[in-house]
Amino acid sequence: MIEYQDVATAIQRERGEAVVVTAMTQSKFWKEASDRPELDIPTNNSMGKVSSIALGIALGAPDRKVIALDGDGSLIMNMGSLVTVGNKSPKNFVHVVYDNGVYAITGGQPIAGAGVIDWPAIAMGSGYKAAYSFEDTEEMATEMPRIMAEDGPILIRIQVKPVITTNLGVIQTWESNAVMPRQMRSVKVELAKS
Ligand SMILES: Cc1ncc(C[n+]2csc(CCOP(=O)(O)OP(=O)(O)O)c2C)c(N)n1
Repeated sequence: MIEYQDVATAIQRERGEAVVVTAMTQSKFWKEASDRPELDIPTNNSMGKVSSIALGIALGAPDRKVIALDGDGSLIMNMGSLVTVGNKSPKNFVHVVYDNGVYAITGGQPIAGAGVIDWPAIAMGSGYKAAYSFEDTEEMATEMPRIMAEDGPILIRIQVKPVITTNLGVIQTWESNAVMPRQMRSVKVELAKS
C-alpha cells in the first residue's frame, strides 16, 4: 500500500501548470504538497463531482492538463462520469483514483465493492485511452513521469493506505463551503492569462 504523501509528491513533480481538482483525504495531502495553490480546486463539499468538474475544465481549456484526484467512495457516487469522460475523450485529462476501500473521512466504513472493484477495467470499458494500477510506491514513482506525459483520458488507480479520521481539516462548514468557488475563480483568472 502507498502513503498519501508519496502519491502527492510523485504527482506534484509532474504537475507543471496543470489544474488539480481534489476530493476528500487527497485535498489535505495535496494542499501540503502543491506548489501552485492558485491552480488547485478542492471539492470536498460536493462529494462525487471531482471527475465532472475536472472534465468541464479540461473541455473548456483543452491546452491545459487537468488532474482529478478522486476518492473511490466518491467515484462510486458518480460512476456515469467515467462514460462521459470516455465519450468526450479529452487528451488533457488525468484521472487518479485513490483506492483505500473505505469512506475514510466519515470514520472508515467500507465502500461497496471494496477489494473487488477493478478501476482500470471500468475505465477501459468506459472508453479511456489507458489505465494503470499501482500498489508499490517505488513502481508508482518510477512510472509516473512517463504516464503523466501520455495523451488522455487516462486513469491511474493507486492503492493507498487509509488514513481514517474525522478530523482531517476537511469538515464541512460555512467557511469551507466558500473554498471551492473561491478556487474556481482563481483557476479562471489563471487560465485567462494563458
Ligand atoms: C452526497 C453526499 N453524501 C454523503 C456525504 C458524506 N461523506 C463525506 S466524505 C464521505 C466519504 C468519502 O469517501 P472517499 O471518496 O472514498 O474518500 P475518503 O474519505 O476515503 O478520502 C462521505 C460519505 C457527502 N459529503 N455528500
